[in-house]
Amino acid sequence: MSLKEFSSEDSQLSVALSTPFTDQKPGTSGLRKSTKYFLQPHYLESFVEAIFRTLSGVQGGVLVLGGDGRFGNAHAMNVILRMAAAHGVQKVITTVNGILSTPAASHLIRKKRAIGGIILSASHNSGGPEGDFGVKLNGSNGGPAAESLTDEIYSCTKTLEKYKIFNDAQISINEPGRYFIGSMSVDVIDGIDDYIDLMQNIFDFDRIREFLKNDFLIAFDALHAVTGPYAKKILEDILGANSGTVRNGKPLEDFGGCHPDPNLTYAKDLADLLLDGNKYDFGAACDGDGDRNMILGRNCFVNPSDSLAILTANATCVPAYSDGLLGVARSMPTSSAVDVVAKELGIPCFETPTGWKFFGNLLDSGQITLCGEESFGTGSNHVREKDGLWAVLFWLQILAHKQCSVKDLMHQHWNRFGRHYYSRHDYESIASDTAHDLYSRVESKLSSLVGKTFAGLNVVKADNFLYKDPVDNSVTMRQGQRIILDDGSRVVLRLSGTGTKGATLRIYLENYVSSHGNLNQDPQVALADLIESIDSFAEITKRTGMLKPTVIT
Ligand code: VG1
Ligand code: CO
Repeated sequence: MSLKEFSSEDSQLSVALSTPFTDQKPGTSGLRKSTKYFLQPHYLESFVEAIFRTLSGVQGGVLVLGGDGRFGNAHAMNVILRMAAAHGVQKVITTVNGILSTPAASHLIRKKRAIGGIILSASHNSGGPEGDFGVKLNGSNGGPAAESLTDEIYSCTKTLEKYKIFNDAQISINEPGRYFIGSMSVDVIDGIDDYIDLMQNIFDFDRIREFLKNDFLIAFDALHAVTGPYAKKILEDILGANSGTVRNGKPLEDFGGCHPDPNLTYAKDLADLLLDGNKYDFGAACDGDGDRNMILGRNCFVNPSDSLAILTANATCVPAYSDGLLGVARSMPTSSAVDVVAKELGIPCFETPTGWKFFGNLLDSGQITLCGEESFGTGSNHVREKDGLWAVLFWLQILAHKQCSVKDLMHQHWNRFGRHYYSRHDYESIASDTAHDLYSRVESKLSSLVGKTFAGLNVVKADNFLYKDPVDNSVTMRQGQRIILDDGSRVVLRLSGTGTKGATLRIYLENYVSSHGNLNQDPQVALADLIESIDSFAEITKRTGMLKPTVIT
């Protein structure tokens, strides 16, 4: 263990800002901007100062710090450590080189009883000097800070005049040990072991290992991002999967120039391997910060909304959930596949706005065990974030229990519960004005739609989703426009809160077919009427000039 100390009485600086920044409002998940934008002088410092002024317990508290290893992480770690010391934090817990996945950070915050954590990531956005950077604050429950807190941070930045930082302390965190900046200690731990212990307490690793031995070949793509080291240890070293199972397993500052976004577009190599090839039985990928997951079987893609429903229906295969689930929750745009399962299980099912922070109260108050989003996010009460590798292990545990293929499991599920055909169409990088005009125009036309025909069906509801949190009664408005038809089909429209270039319009499409109907259609065909109708109603092609979406999931 190395021990280094930096201290001198006058090493604290107070740096004045000539003008405060007015655009530090966190979006769906933290503050995200292009790396270049983030690198402008004092920009990071301003946001971090506001965090330290707003978060409770900073003086004398313990803080968790880490990130997905993208370009800018090392610099930001150094700045945040020096600012933490200047703000009287007692101890910062971080990992070697600061590599820490979002779910692992959530776990560490809880385990170490920290006041919270700062996670440096722009998640699935690209990285590097030309990519994006982000800072996310998590609270003492391990989950993303609630909107009330991020609003307070935002308003603090708007009038900020100065920030405090410890001068000149350059500490290197490339090996475990305890270091000091003034009287603040910096504990550099491995970090991966804590996460693996947690997984071993949830799943039956022996059973998965036995299952994989039967020539069940798996491929995991870490997309050059944070899950590589975790996945290598878990899948290859502990569960005995072939070496090379984990692809692109070394975290790179620019993710090898790719988008670390596990979907059919950005994880195309893996998708091709599973969908076109016959070698592998199971494929999975995680995003930049390790909280998302994509699951594939041989010639079969698992829609994330279906994934949540399948995990719910089969939760008792997993030791940690063998007594059943307290309840489940999904974000509003996520398909209702899980609702049908919850109904059959006789457990509550909640509908929340997009973003993991809205699950926090339900998890903390013991009303739900599992939750998920259509955007490749699933998680449980083991942490307060979505958890990519946890979902991979959950799937493997179910398959090991049922001794079946991914495709069989999907078909068994649809035969029992019916199928929710579902797709998300993303139109990325639209000029901001165009996107906002389009969105406001739809908004103004929504109420007149009720009772009219849309895609050949009757509109029973058309509104902008409003959420009242059942725990603290807080109200969050305008969380997505929805058009609901009399057979339960839906179209939802949202503007992304994580994009950094122009605006991204997301169109979510859903159509239910009961177990007696045609369960084997291509979702794009099953949803064709809805796709066409929303394009003409919202004038998407006409206004954006885009003939098709950038990403189809
Ligand atoms: C997107 C997803 C949302 C997810 C959020 C953060 O937000 O749609 O479901 O919670 O990203 O995920 P938006 O506002 O762009 O639709 V992550 O893995 O980027 O932290
Ligand atoms: Co993420």
